[in-house]
Amino acid sequence: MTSDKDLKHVLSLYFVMGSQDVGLYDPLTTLEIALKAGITCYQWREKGAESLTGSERFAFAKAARHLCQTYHVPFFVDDDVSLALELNADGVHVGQKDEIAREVRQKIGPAMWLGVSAHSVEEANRALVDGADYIGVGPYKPTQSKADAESPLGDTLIRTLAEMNYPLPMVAIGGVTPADVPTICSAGAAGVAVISAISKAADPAMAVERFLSQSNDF
Ligand code: TZP
Ligand code: MG
Repeated sequence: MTSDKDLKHVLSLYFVMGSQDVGLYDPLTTLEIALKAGITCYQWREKGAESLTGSERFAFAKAARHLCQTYHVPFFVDDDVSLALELNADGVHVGQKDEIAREVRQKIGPAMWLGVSAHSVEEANRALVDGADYIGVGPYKPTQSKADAESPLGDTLIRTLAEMNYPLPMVAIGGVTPADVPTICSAGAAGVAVISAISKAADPAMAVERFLSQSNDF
């Protein structure tokens, strides 16, 4: 199993995308552009009314997993624990409304990373007890990419958890742009998780470069 230091780096620029999130390019082209440009991990998140189903969904996940392997970038699966196991993903991410994190940890064992979304200190502590390796905190700002997103938190929860010496690395998600990176990192996050600022950018490679240039730690 890789160390916490490695996971912190992996979480620096966490690109999240499903086929429903793309802009100018098709999903796999968008992913490959982002991988080449330097994202540090990728989460396959196929979700919502316009997402793929059945064999197309599986084919996309498999191709995305393969692309990540080619670029030596960790591949995470949102929600779908059995697909994560089938594709031998590097990690799985679950929200508060998904499968209970403790049960997910039992299914995936110790070798696969587990991320959990948290919107409060209580949820963050529960994630820790349940065996999470990192937490996603958000939404940071309003977002168009998640229909049922909670109210924006800004950097308040990250700051609070950092002051409590919360031990797991944190990533901020929701409406994050390159300009937000310094505030988010100085609040105590290991990195940022981003959908549209990369996937819908006119130039996704330049968007990735802008994110990466915002922190010396990335
Ligand atoms: N969880 C909280 S906000 C969000 C998720 C999956 C969507 C983030 O997308 P964007 O486009 O970066 O705001
Ligand atoms: Mg989820």
